[in-house]
Amino acid sequence: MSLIIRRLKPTLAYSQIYQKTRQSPFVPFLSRRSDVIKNTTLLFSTGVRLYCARMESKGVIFRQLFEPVSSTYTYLLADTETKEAVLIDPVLETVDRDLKLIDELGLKLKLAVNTHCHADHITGTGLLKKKVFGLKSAISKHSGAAADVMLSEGDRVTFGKHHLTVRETPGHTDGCVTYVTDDQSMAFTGDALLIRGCGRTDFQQGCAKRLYESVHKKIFTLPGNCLVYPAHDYKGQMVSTVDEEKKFNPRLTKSVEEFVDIMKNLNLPKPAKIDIAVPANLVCGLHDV
Ligand SMILES: N[C@@H](CCC(=O)N[C@@H](CS)C(=O)NCC(=O)O)C(=O)O
Ligand SMILES: [Fe+2]
Repeated sequence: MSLIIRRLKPTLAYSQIYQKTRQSPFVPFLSRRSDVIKNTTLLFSTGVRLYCARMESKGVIFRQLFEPVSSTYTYLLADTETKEAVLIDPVLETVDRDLKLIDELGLKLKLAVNTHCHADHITGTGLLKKKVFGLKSAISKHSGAAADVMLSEGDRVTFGKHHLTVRETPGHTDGCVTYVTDDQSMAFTGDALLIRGCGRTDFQQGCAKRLYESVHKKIFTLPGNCLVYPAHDYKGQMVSTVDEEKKFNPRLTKSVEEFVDIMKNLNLPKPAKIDIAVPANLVCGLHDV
């Protein structure tokens, strides 16, 4: 049975990261975004560290980690026996936090994989490669980004005796993929499917019709109780299921025509970091860093 733990712990590391972030080249961006600062400050001042742990009975270690400035989830999966680990969607600013946890759990990080070429934050993959000897990066071959391993439909990302299967789910970007655990109990959907939402389709080759098809054909065909872990959540939601999203997702329960119309009229401001994040992520996060 899965076990969800909400763990509260004072985190010195987080406040150090926050201090660093405030002193980073992103300060002008951050100071323009007082809402993000306010929310971030609240998170740090309460010292909340959230993570879920489940599946250890099936021989898999699992942690959900959160980066509050871009509201990005990073996922750590590892084999309990061999200790081989994979990180999904690491963020540049939280690389040291992730490595500390990996070290504390006695794991060997083999792979850092991205669900797509992110537009809102710089991936931690390049920095991780510098810090962890032998670490390989992976991303979809359709992403246009550099990595050691280029993934396509059906490929397997292995860690010990476990693996994730790649399902191509383009639409938010050309190179979006969903990673599904071998027992189909968890899907890491990137920005294709968010909890009660989905990734925007107005930049990076976005296409609403394509996204609708991807979600319906590649994610909604998974078992109903398959847990959905997205790349972001802006409201504090941590996990959903395929059944829940099939029933309650306010966009993807609509017809394709209605969906396209909704996506055309979102009128979202462009991500604040897009002009630095995309060029950096095309080269594994190392551009000008
Ligand atoms: N306010 C955020 C923008 C976040 C954003 O646009 N996120 C993309 C994913 S990279 C998205 O698809 N968001 C969907 C939404 O906000 O509904 C920022 O400046 O970074
Ligand atoms: Fe994205």
